[in-house]
Amino acid sequence: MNDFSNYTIISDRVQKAIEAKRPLVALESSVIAQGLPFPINLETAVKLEEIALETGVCPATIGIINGKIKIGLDLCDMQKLAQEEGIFKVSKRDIPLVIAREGSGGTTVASTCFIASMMGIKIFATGGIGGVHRDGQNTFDISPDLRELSHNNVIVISAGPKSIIDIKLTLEYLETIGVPILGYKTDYCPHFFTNLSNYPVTMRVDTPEEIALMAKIKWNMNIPGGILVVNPLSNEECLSREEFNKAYHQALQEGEINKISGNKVTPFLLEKINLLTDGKSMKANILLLERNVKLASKISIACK
Ligand code: PSU
Ligand code: MN
Repeated sequence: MNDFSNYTIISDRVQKAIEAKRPLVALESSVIAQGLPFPINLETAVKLEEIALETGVCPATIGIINGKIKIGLDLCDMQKLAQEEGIFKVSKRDIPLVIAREGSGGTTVASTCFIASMMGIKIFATGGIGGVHRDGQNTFDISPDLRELSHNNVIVISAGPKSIIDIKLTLEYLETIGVPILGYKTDYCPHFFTNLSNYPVTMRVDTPEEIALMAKIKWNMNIPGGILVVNPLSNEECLSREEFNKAYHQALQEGEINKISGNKVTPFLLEKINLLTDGKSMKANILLLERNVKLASKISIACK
């Protein structure tokens, strides 16, 4: 027996949207709990939901609150994840552990993909995905985000792998596990706030309708798994590669000195890079999140 529903609370708004078959967009909460500092994290979480609503789509921010998976966090829940101590970073393997502890946590791309797909929510917007870290062929530091992308029937809208991730290795890995990368109005894969790489996407798409059609065909044919949509910022909105590299190498060194490992690596590097770029990386991060929610909302409408 599948007891998934025993561990979930669905907000009224999300419940009604599911029943009425209205378009929905899932949102993650690791960006609230680990990704951005207070109070910008809370303001951003609220803003992202507003963007979906303005576009005519029901937002469903997902997280774990006091031992329950919540689909559709309210302001109180968001405040908790944004501010309190002891908030977990919850990947898929952590879900039962945090529930058993009656803990609270922000869900990553991996766990949000899984939960959204269990709920039948097919569209999920995030900032950037995790992936194969640089030197990942030796360290085995490969985000579970990739595996969950290949296992769940969701369209994930992102600005590509996070800038700290090795984009070449990540794209190879995604090819191996069968995840198509659709470039929204781009032939090349963006690299989060450092923008376009030299690596081509699987296919360029120019409309939300085309993305919806590809997903429909894939799932109609019983080809399981997700689709990664990558949505770039413009060059002017991004951090230059030089500026990023300088900050990244310093952040890496500090990480090594402080022996940062496991799921602490991504939040540590992103926070350091933000400090070292005078907040520029965070500004771009917020902008790309907003753009991705807008595009995800259009895709969700096109899927109806
Ligand atoms: N933002 C951060 N830190 C994070 C994450 C977001 O500043 O850790 C989340 C991402 O949403 C992504 C995951 O899903 O963590 C990547 O981390 P890992 O490599 O540990 O899977
Ligand atoms: Mn990792």
